[in-house]
Amino acid sequence: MIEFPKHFLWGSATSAYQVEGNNTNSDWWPWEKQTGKENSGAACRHYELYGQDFDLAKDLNHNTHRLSIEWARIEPLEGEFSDKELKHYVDVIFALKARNIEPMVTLHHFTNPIWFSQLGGWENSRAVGLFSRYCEFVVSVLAKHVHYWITINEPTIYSSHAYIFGTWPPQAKSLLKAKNVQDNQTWAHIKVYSLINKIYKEQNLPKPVIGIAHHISAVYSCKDSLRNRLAIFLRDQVYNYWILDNILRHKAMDFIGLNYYSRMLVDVKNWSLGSFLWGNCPDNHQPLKKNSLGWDIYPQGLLRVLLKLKKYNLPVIITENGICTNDDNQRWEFLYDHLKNVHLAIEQGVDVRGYLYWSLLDNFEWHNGYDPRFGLIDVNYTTFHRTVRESARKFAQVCKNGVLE
Ligand code: IFM
Repeated sequence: MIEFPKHFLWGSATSAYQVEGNNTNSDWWPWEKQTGKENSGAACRHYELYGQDFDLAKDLNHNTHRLSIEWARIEPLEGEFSDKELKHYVDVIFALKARNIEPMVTLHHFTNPIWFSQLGGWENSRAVGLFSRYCEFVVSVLAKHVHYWITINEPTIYSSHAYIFGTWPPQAKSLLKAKNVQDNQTWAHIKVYSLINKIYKEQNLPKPVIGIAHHISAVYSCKDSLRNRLAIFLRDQVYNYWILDNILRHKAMDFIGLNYYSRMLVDVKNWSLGSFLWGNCPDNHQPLKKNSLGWDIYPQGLLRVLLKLKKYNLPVIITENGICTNDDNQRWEFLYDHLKNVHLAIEQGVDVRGYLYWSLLDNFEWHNGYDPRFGLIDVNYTTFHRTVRESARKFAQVCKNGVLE
């Protein structure tokens, strides 16, 4: 029997664009149409059905739920803020609180308003100011109801997919642009961190808890060599630790939000930058089980990452960890093995305060559309009927007692 600390945060996460539906003012909306990708359309209709989704989360004993606010709903045109849409999110947060579920609110989860993208998005030096202005509008109203904030979700994934690999809008392929975007998001976080604290002080509220949700892969090599060792070092720096070091130099983080899914397996065959920074070993000589997108399932990597985070001396919340699969037994196996590794990390002195599974619902998995099924809850995209999966019920037992049998 494995026992987790008392007051552990247990629950799941979603993001607005992936579940709400009809986010017509967001940059992904026209991009999906232009590129002929699967359209997000009505998504899970969570914008209307959030009450029933939170009833299910409550039944599943979740005490915390991570959600995001869609900037393009709040500020559909530059400088024009919607009280009506902000009120919608107030209602959403009240709906969680009414069910005794602690909200954890993300202010940016990959998507931008169309007008912001037309100004150059995160490449523009005005991005930091524009993002802060939106955050000020939102936080001033939500401060009374929210204790946990995440400014930006996965800045390194955003900059690499949108500005290096060219898989997300604006489909750039430039290391320089990616660096600029990541720097701007880092500054935006630092600025919004102070802004949120200032708002709480002005409103005489207890200090909030603020972080980013940072994607970290465990980096391994398939064989030991000088080039591979160098590649592991570089990837760890570039993707995993620079951004944390930078933010922490400014003392602008109260917890590390960790999004962990898989490992990178390095095997550098030449001296090109690409093979050092991305590219995985193509051979199948360390075959592992994979999720339906082909990512290696590697629970022990989570322990390794958590142990590496110990040096920052900050609480860690697993803000995402999950699997897309059509085999629900595999989902429970994934959950079980990852939770075991979280517990091992706690035993070894890592201050882990919570675990949020990605995701509550099946949802729109960006350029991969609706095929990947990450949800604890199955969504029928024709009828929008929800079906709770068996794995969700097993996880519910853990959420109830903090015990993994
Ligand atoms: O769906 C995404 C989420 O938006 C950010 N983290 C990873 C998830 C799975 O790819």
